[in-house]
This record gives sequence, C-alpha cells and structure tokens, in this order.
Amino acid sequence: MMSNRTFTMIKPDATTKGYTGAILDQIIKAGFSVKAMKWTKLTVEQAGQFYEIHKERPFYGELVAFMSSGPIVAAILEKENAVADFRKLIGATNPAQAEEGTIRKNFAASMGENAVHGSDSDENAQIEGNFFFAATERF
Ligand code: FUP
Repeated sequence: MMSNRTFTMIKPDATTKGYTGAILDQIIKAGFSVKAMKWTKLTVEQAGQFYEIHKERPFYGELVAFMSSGPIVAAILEKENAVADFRKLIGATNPAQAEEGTIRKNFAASMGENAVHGSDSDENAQIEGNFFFAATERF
C-alpha cells in the first residue's frame, strides 16, 4: 500500500547557510503539508543511531560527524505518493547528478553535505518519523 507520509531533515550545511526558509518554501509549494516539525541538533550518539543502517559503509564516521555538527529541521510531510514524490523533489544523492530545479541542485554542496534527507520507503518514513516525534507532536 502506498503511504501518504514521508520524513525529511534539512541538514546542518543548509541550516547554517540560511537556506531553511527557502527549502521549506520549495517543499510546501510542491504540495507537501507539514504534519510535525522541529528545529533541533543531533548528538553524535543520535546521529549514529539514525544512520545505523550505514554503519559498515566507509563514509559512516564522516556522515555522523556532519549530521551532529549543527542544527537540523526534522519534519513529517504529507502528500499523495509522498515518499516517491519527495525523492523526486530533492534529486540525486550527489548534487552534481541532481536534476535542474531539485532541492539538492539548488542548495546542496556535495555528496556528503547534500542539504536534505528524504525517506527511501514507507517503512523507513515511519521509523524515522518515530525517531523524532511523539504522537502528541503530530497535527
Ligand atoms: P539518500 O537516500 O539520497 O540520502 O542517500 P543514501 O541513503 O545513499 O546516503 C545517506 C547519506 O549518506 C547521504 F545523504 C550522504 C551520505 N553519503 C556519503 O556521504 N557518501 C556516499 O558515498 C553516499 C552517501
């Protein structure tokens, strides 16, 4: 079954460069509505836990250090076909390969510092949303 929710983070490169407002604007104009949102900062431990799936990958240490280096915006977004449509809106992991007009093309610096996260499946959208938000924080 297709879900209508996905999870995103605006990553520390984008928040520290002042892109938060512009990125949220692009997300909302693309038809996503916000169901939960917070401005927060991950500890090294939390970032390590969030990206546990990549633990064995060579870039894991760098990824965890980067994701805990500055503030992030975490959010649950709703739209029909949310997971796939949001992946399309953000573009390829490597901004050099991201299509024109995508969020990563517009705002990302590199493969590591790529401005935004978007869940890759309905199952992960739910797991990732639950990592940040209690039921009482979703509206
Ligand atoms: P994506 O789903 O597009 O965010 O990409 P992945 O799940 O493949 O990777 C998760 C994060 O790991 C990326 F956002 C950036 C980082 N990464 C690297 O730093 N180097 C790589 O070679 C691949 C991913």
